[in-house]
Amino acid sequence: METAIIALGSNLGDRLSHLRFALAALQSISEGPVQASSVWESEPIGPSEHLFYNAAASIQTNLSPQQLFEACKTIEKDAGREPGRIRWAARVLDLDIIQYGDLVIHTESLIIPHREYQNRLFVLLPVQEISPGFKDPVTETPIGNLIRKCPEMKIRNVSPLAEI
Ligand code: PH2
Ligand code: MG
Ligand code: MG
Repeated sequence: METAIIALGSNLGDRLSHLRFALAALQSISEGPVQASSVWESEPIGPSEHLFYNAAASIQTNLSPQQLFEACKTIEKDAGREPGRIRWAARVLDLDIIQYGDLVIHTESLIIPHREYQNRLFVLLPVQEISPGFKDPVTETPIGNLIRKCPEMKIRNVSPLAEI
């Protein structure tokens, strides 16, 4: 069994319901209790105009990384995400695998850790909440250092996902 950390994002429609939907779906595929961060509202990185709600969740899983990736894609689709071709278009739900045990994976369809996560406070701040001992699996840099080195962006804590 492995612990996997998944970053959640939504910037289209009822963002909170989409995050809640994702959390319930992740709970249904997790072998143990899911840990959820707060919800953070962040300015979009990239061309999209809508503010994001972001969060992170950790699950316990026996799925392989590829199976987990496919499960995440299914949850995105079930939440109503249209399979768009435009990179970084506004989305109902985006689930990105940030960590899978200590694994480092570079295949055509799957890169873990996510290639941009170190530059994204909307990933690092929620991950720190649920996994304060997190270290980058390649460089072993602790999460606190990753946050200090990360470019600044407008982001605010909305409140714990479990409480809203
Ligand atoms: N996701 C992106 C692109 N830009 N910006 C914010 N604030 N939050 C996101 O989740 C996000 C983004 C691509 O997945
Ligand atoms: Mg993403
Ligand atoms: Mg994605």
